[in-house]
Amino acid sequence: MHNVNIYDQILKARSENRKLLAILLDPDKQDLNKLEECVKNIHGQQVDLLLVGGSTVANGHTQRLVRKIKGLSSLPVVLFPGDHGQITSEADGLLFLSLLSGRNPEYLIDQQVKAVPKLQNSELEIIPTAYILVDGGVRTSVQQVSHTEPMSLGDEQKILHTALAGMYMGNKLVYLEAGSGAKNPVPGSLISLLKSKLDIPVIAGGGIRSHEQLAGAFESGADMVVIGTAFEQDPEILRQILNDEHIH
Ligand code: 1GP
Repeated sequence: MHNVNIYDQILKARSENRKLLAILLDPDKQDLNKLEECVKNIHGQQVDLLLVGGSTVANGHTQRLVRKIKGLSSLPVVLFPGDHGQITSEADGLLFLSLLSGRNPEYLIDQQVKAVPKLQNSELEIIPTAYILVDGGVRTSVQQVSHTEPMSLGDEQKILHTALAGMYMGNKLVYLEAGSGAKNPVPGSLISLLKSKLDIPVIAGGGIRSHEQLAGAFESGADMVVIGTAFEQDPEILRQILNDEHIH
């Protein structure tokens, strides 16, 4: 994937039925001294882009990590920020998130407004993204930090309507999130349902730590899958998770 027009590349991959894998690096958890080793693990595998972000990140840590990644990798770096303070123009793109599953104006519009001064003069590719937190079986940091509840898996129609509303509002991606470190990843049936009704690409993430779970998410229709915690705990696990050449 080239650094230019990240969204076009996502659409192109979808039209070719090529599944995308993103690795999420959290600036407050990633040891910069181990980054080179981590990037080596990523380069040996079919990783398409790097997401950078976390629920709470200390000032300046995102920029420091992005700068260091840029020196080690040519993969596109896309911000996935928990708050506007994590935005740095040194990345290539930004998932401009609206937490549509919740009813906290801070994450529906306030953070977006606060982000504007950093976006106005940057060349970041801004990708509006409907962010939908669903129940992953544990209380996750998105829930804690945003003070919102995840959507219940028992109400698939409401999740679908939330995703469709997100699309009608002009979002270009839907990110179905079970939460970082989720016990249960997003169910395949939910991914399939959304996929069958949406015209925009679907990202699934949260709790994916095995080959079966990754393959299941792709088979259900996810255009992109995000892996964070499993890689953070053991970068070498990536090889195991991707152990089937049929995935790509
Ligand atoms: C979190 O969806 C991402 O926002 C990735 O989740 O850390 O559980 O892989 P994990």
